Amino acid sequence: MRTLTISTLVMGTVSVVLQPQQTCTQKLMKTMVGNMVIPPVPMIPSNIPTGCSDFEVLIARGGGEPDGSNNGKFGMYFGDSLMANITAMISGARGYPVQFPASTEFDKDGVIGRDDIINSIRKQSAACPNQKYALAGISNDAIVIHIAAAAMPAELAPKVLAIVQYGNPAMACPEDFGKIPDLLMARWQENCSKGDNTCDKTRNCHDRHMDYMKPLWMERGAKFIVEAFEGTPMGAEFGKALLLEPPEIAIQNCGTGHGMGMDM
Ligand SMILES: *[C@@H]1O[C@H](CO)[C@@H](O)[C@H](O)[C@H]1NC(C)=O
Ligand SMILES: CC(=O)N[C@H]1CO[C@H](CO)[C@@H](O)[C@@H]1O
Repeated sequence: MRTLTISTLVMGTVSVVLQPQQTCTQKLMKTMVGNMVIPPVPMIPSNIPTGCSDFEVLIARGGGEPDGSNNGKFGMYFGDSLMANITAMISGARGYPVQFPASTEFDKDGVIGRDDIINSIRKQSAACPNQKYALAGISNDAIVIHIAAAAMPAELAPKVLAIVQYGNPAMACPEDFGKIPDLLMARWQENCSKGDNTCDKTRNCHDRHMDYMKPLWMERGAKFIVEAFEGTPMGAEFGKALLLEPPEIAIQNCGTGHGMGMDM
């Protein structure tokens, strides 16, 4: 009886304390995944590239996104295709799978991923002074890239030539995130399919979140990264991405399901 009273009290306290502190992103994530628990994706240390390369794309996989069957290392829906599109256009580029759990614990995962990105670029920079980098994030784990860019040490930022984001919750909840250094903001591309509620807060059309796997979006991001690596960077792209609404992904086709198991 005594225990019961205490636990009720504790629960009461927790709900009073936690509710008002929910961030915009936490509320958004709740809408996206509900009560579903995404377990951590196992990281495979042998997928970490060794030695030097001219260019490296650090990819933060989407929540719960496993590696593709065809020797994939970066996420079967998104990262593997993005990397394949990049290497088809430029030689000397390789990918780095950001080492973080990609689970539903996105707050904790974000910090783990952010630190992994910065530590990895720092270490790689010391060993391979000429290596250049790009960052790419998808869905809730675009947050990993976002906060890594916000925390990028000034001596490393110039080596990050391009940042490409897809379905980034930081667009819907900018108040939760730190300022991106101007240098990196000028090298930034946001991809938000009109209606995708992870990034476009004017709509509620979660199926649009699956658009990024389509060639239109994938090639857009890959090209942005490749041009930057080749020394002919395109201008930063923000609002334009949000307006992109080609006929084949017309908003009327909006569904309510989460689609393809990539619930993020
Ligand atoms: C580029 O990405 C698309 C998916 O959007 C994929 O179908 C295509 O195979 C990729 N291209 C290459 C060269 O891998
Ligand atoms: C980093 C970032 O969030 N950049 C932009 C994303 O897109 C919106 C609108 O399209 C811009 O207002 C942000 O500056």
